[in-house]
Amino acid sequence: MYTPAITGTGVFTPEEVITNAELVEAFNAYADRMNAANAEAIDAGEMEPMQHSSDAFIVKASGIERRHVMNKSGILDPAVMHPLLRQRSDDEPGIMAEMALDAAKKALAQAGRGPEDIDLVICAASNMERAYPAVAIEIQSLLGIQGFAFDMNVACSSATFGIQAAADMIRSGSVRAALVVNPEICSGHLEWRDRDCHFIFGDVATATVIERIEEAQGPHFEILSTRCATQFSNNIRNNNGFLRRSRPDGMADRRDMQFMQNGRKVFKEVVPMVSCHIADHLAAEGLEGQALSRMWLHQANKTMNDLIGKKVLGRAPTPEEQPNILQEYANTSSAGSIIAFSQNSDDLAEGDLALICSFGAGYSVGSVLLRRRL
Ligand code: CO8
Repeated sequence: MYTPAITGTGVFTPEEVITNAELVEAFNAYADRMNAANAEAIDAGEMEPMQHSSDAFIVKASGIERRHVMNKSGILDPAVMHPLLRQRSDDEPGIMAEMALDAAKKALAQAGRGPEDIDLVICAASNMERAYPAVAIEIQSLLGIQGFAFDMNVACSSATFGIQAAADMIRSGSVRAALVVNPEICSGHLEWRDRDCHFIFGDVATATVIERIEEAQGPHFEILSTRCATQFSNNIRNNNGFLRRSRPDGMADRRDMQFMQNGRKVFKEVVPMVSCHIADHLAAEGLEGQALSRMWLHQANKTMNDLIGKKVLGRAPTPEEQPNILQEYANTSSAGSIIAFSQNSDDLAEGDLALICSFGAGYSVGSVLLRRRL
């Protein structure tokens, strides 16, 4: 048996940024257009008018201030309200592969590794831009990596479930080193015309190099253990899929073809589920919350993270103990906890214990317990 370690991470951040103010202005213009178009039905009481969104509500309810996206102009055009992405031929690298490649190169550089050192690529993300061939195999090919690659999707927990899969293979000896990439184009299936959720997501890609600890070239994080759990829920759901053509309304632009959630229920059910999951994981290692120097949680909602942190530590965590990045990136699905980890981990001291934890649709929860090694 080998001991796995995280030796490098990388983040690809799209250049285009949408502030809450810009987003709300576009949404409100769209709502005004819709209300004008439906004035008769609204006046007759047959239809509710669309209400305006507000920057103050978004910050208060979520903690999000801005988001990075792959295309801003389409999202902010009240006549479009979704990203407009250049259509690529099958012979060009796909957009997910391109985003992942940037993050992967940064992660490999930090680990002091080249493509020849990697045996496995996992593309773990909430959405794949096509059914097959696997995006992971395309990334493998573009990087010139031998071995094998596959895609996996556990929504917001994709990264931690991917890390567990890679760590287990390293433990058993079936691979020497793995690259887990999380290209998340959340803007592609967010419903930007829905006031309840139009502010939630952003785009990003993250990458993590995991290898045998004795092969580490520099400071790294020993993976002490991982824990994954799932529990079926319809409270976060997307019905898009390859059977859409078989439905009576065919390719219609139906609301459930995009991200749907019952946010209040998610909040109420997921906070205790995650707090218990972390406590159980730590207890299995003979630890309590106070033993952790840092927690990098999934980045969906600031209040949610504050509550989970308080439950785990037994007191309110400081921003250093539990860094949030959602004010800058919004919810980037599986990539969120990895951005927080990548941008807020260098300062930890030898022997410090810390935990990555993701949670989201499924429901799914994944935690990775780490020890800092210098
Ligand atoms: N502006 C102004 N007012 C608003 C707005 C708005 N934009 N939206 C709602 N309101 C109003 C409502 O109408 C309501 O008014 P009233 O009280 O008069 O009825 C009031 O504000 C309160 O509304 P809510 O109860 O909906 O607001 P909450 O305080 O619950 O906040 C949140 C909403 C922010 C959505 C919150 O519930 C939340 O964050 N919940 C957790 C969500 C979560 O973590 N989801 C995880 C999903 S992500 C995941 O797992 C990955 C899925 C796959 C990736 C998909 C990529 C796209």
